[in-house]
Amino acid sequence: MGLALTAVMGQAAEPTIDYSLELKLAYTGTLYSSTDGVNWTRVEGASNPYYVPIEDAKKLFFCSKDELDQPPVPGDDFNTPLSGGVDLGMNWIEPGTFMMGSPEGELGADGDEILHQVTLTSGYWLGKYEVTQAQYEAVMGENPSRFKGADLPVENVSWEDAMAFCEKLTAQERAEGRLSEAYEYTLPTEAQWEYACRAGTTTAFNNGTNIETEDEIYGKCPNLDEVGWYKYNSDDTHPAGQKKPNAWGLYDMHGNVWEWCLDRKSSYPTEAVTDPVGEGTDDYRALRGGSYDYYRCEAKDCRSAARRTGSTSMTSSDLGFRVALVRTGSKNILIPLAKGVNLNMVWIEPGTFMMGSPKDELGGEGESTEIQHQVKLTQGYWLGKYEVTQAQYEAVTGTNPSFGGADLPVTRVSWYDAMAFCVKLTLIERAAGRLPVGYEYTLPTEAQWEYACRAGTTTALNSGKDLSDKYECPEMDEVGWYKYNSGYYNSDGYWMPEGKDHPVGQKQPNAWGLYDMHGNVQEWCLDWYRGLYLLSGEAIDPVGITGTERVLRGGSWSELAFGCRSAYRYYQTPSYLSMITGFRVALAPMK
Ligand SMILES: [Ca+2]
Ligand SMILES: [Ca+2]
Repeated sequence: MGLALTAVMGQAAEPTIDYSLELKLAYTGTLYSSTDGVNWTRVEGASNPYYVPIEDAKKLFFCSKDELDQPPVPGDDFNTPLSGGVDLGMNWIEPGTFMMGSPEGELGADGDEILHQVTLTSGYWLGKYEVTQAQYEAVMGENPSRFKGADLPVENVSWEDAMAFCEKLTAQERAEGRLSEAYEYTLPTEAQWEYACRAGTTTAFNNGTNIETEDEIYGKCPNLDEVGWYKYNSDDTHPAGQKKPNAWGLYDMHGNVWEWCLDRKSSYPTEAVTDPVGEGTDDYRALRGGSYDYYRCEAKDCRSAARRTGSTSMTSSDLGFRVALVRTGSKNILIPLAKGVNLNMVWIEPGTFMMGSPKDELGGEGESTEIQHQVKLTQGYWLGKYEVTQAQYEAVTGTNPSFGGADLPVTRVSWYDAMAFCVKLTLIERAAGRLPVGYEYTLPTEAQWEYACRAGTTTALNSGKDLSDKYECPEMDEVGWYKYNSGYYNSDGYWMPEGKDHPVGQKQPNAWGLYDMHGNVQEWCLDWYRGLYLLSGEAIDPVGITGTERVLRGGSWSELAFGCRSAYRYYQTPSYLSMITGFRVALAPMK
């Protein structure tokens, strides 16, 4: 802050003084201003330092371009500046579907490349180049490579070294304020690697060409020469980015150095899969792309579909890696809503379970509305870790119909309100480029709700316990807020007029990490309620498509223990709203 004093000396005997207060801004990069702290515009022709009249300074926010360089935006390529003037270029890869493996008749193909359809539901970034020695040294402070050169790919790095690099890079970028908690650097999965390598091609090489003759499989291959360093055009590694890039701007996916992948080289399925990760228990990880090496690598090993494997501690002068930037944490996702509020979504694998209650379940309706039957859910989906809170509801819709408390579940929402929330959230997330392809926010079906609630259990409660009493019991107290622990009764023995729901996430979660599936607020489901389940063999992806009431699940803070069981079903007209009713959002395959 600078105080600029301007003395104006008059001709008169008495001197006068005129002054103005100004804010002095000394900055690096480019100066931006904003009226709301969200939308920024460049201050054209700003001097440095820049003086702002104090009245303007009260109304405006200022920042420099450096500060605007916030966490990466899905859809945009970016360069992140490492130390010592070294950049790391990352290319955005759109989510999509491709054929992984080699088509029939591809010359040089191996038996472990069974062609199958893969869908990657989330976009990610992939390094434009193999990690160079300059980049590796900027992050790790050392360079283990055999062939030395700042722009050469780093080699002699094990899978463990590559993972340590990713971990340290993530920590450094977070410390620099360039990476939000929602993303992390890691290695690409084999599927992410091959999808990006192919960039839409279905041929052996990503320039749209193949190995053309039998001789080329183990000999000179002119088509490969255009895009990669391999045994017949090199004796050692070459600086990153000298050969032709693929259609998505990625270099050296073929040859130069082999690239470590995150996952194991497990057998491919024949059916279509979503977001596959090679599984197993061994200490080996997949290697992709082939290398310059004369003794270990032929043209066939540099194909888009070619697969190798190496132990996690193995090093060699032709093994390097390329980094990926992906969403944090397996498949569970953290959605940043407005105003610093996040939404936690838990991935639920597809599977089969027994829906309903056994006939002898205490407090159950196994003879009628809860008849036990097998249900198969063919597709995975995400479900909210918690009931939607008032803070979340307000961040998305701008309103809060409940009695106040940011971390309390939203209540007094009709089925229509809950669906409107889902639709709006879908639009916001799609615009932000964060919506997994083929998925949208919606309410869970009754089957999706009960499957997720049970998390593998077959008991009345998702803790693996049955009720010792229909009305009041310690088993219910462990997992949820219900009539006998919520503070339902006031001192006069009447129920509380403003409700006694509790902040979400205080009781014990189920095995899949979901909270408050029992009690607190009852949760709207997508389905129309039908008194009896449709029972003709195994039900596949069931949903109630006609009726006059919508399903409510899980019971509430005003319910008796039996009304909070996993199998318990309730219903109301869709316009019904009350202080015991809320919802939990699903991110499910579009119908
Ligand atoms: Ca390579
Ligand atoms: Ca609940």
